[in-house]
Amino acid sequence: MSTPVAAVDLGATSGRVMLGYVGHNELSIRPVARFPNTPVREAGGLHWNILELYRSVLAGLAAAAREEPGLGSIGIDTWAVDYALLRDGRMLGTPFHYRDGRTAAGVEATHAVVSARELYAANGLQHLPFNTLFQLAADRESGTLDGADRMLLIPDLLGYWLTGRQVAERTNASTTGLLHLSNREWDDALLQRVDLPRGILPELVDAGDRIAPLLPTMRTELGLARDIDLIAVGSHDTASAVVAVPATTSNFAYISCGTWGLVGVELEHPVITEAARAANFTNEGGVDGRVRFLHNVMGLWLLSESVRTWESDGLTIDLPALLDAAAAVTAPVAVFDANDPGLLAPGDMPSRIAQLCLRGGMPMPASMAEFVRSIIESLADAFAAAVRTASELSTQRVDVIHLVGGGSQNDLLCRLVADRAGLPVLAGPVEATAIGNVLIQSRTLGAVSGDLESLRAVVAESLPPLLYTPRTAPG
Ligand code: ADP
Ligand code: LRH
Repeated sequence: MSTPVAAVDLGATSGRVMLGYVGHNELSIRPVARFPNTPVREAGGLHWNILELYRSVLAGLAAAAREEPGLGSIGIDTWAVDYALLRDGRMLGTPFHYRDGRTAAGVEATHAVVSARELYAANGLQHLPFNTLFQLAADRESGTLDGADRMLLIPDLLGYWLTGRQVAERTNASTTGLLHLSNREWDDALLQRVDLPRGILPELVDAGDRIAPLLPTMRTELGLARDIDLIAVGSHDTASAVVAVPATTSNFAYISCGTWGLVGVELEHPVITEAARAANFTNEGGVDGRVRFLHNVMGLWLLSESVRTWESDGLTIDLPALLDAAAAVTAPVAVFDANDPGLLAPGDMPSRIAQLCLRGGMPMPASMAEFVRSIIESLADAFAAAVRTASELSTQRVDVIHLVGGGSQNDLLCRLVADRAGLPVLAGPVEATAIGNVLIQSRTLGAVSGDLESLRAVVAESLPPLLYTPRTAPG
C-alpha cells in the first residue's frame, strides 16, 4: 500500500492541493481543492494575494488530512522567481508579481555593473527582466529592500509558515540568477558586485530533503493526528513538471505548457556558449542535479489574457467551444512572434496581437476564432522552433516531443506542434507539475526508488500519453 502525500501546486491559472499515491509501478493523483490565484493591483504595483492563497492552501491541506488521516508528507511548488522580504521572521509588505513593470530599473542598475555576457557565464540564465536578481535590484533602488534581513521564494515562504524553518530549495533558487552555475551555491562574488546583501539568502536544500516537521500549531490547524514532514520537492513548478515527463527514451524534448511554454531538453551539463546566450536559452537547475536547458515561450498566457479581455468586454467565453471553432478555421491566419516582450504585461492582449499583425503586414484576424487560431499557430511555430534550437545548441538528438501541463488538453495545439516540428508529440499528463511534486515526496518516503528515468517509467505506465503523429517530415 502506498502512503498518500499532499502536493500544493500554485500555478497562474489556479492553485491546487492534490492527493497523490505512488506504489512500485503505479501512480494516481486526485484534486482535493482548486482555487484562483489572481494577482491584485494597487497603486504601488501588481502583487500576489499571498494571505488569501495561504488560507486556501491550509483549507486544502485540512481537507486532504480529513480524506487521508495517514497522510505521509507535504510538498509545495509554485512558479519561479518571486519572493517575500522578511524582517525578524515577519513578512514586509506583499510579494510583487513578476509581471509587475518595476523590474526595468533593476535590469538597468544591474547591467551598469555586470554585462549580460558576464551574467550568463556566472548563472547560465536566459535574460528575463523579472529574474529575481533584477527584482531585488529594483527593490534596492526603490528602498523596498531597506530593513529586510531575509528573502524567501514563495514555496519556501509557505514552507516557513508551516514549519518555522527558512530555506531555499535549489531548483527554484536556480531561477534567481544568484546561484553560481559551477557549484549551484549562492554566488558571493556576484552578490557583492551587484550590491545585494548576502545575509538575506537562506540555507540551500535539495529536492528530496526533509525540510522539517510541521509546527505543532499548524498540525492542529490542519487537524493532523501525527507529525508529518514538509519535504522539499522541485519547488520550481517547471522542475517538478520535467520530473513527470513520461519519457521512455533519452532523445526527447519537453514542452511544459500552461501559462508559459517552457521548451527544451534535459542535460547533465550546462551549455553556456555565445550561441545559447544569443538564443536566450536558460540552464535552470533540475531535480537530481540535472540541467533544464530551455527557452521561455510566452505560452497560453496569450490565450488566457485574450479571454480575460473579451470577458471584461462583457462576452461569455466557453474555452473548449472556442478551441473547436479555431480548429475549424480554414482561412490563412497570421503567425506572429509569440516571444515578443510586448506581450508579457497584463492588459488588452487582442489589441497588442493585432498591432503585431499590422506591423508585420500579416492578415488581421477577422473573428474570435481566427484570433485564437492565430495564437495557437504562433505558439506551435515558436514551440517547434525552440525544440529545434534546443537540439542544435545542446547536440541532444530529439526523436519525440513530450507536451505536458494544461496545454496538453489543447488538441489543436498538440496537432500543430507535431506538424510544425515534424516530430511525434506525446501529450500529457495534464497535472505533470503536481505529479512531479508527488513523486519526489514518495521517493523520500521510500514508496518508490530510483533515478528520474525510473520515476518517469512509473508515469508512462500509469498515465500513458496521447500520441499525435506529424503529417510532415522534420523541419
Ligand atoms: P499553470 O500551471 O500555468 O496555471 P496549467 O498547466 O494549469 O497552467 O494550464 C492552464 C492552461 O490549460 C489554460 O491556460 C488553458 O489554456 C489550458 N486548458 C485548461 N483546460 C483546458 C481544456 N479543457 N481544453 C484545452 N485547454 C485547456
Ligand atoms: C512557469 C514558470 C516559469 C518561469 C515563470 C516565472 O510557471 O515557473 O518556469 O520562468 O513561471
